[in-house]
Amino acid sequence: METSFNCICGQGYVLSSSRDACVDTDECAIKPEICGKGVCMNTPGSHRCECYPGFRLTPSGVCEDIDECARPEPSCVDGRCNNTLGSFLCHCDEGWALDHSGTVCIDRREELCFSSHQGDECLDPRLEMMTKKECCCTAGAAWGAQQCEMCPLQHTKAS
Ligand SMILES: [Ca+2]
Repeated sequence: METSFNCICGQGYVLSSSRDACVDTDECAIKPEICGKGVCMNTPGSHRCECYPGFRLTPSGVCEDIDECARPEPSCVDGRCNNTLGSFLCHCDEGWALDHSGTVCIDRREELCFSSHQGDECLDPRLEMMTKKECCCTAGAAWGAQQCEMCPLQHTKAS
């Protein structure tokens, strides 16, 4: 009497060559690009993607670039944020310098420091040129060249 049976394999499994067993499909070997920008790990019946730094897993299971510039908390303080594949760049305006973390632009512009102001008008310029921070953290009340900028009030954070 002939004994025969058919295996019906579930998702992630294929029929073995002897046709009597279901064996795991190695998705990573079949489709090496399956994860996109990540490392593929074969698992029984499925696979897992571990994304490279700067990439995240989408609901469809592919690694895609994180747009650091679209985050609610700024990735580039006082500068222009440019998203790149796997990272981002922070560009500072002329006279500003990027800090060591690469995420904050620091004002290095040296302008006149004023001891007082009346409304928007800067008065009593001091002799030395200095940065806004140096000016406002010492005796300055306002700072600037073409435009007079008021120093932040005491006990607030100077930018
Ligand atoms: Ca990015």
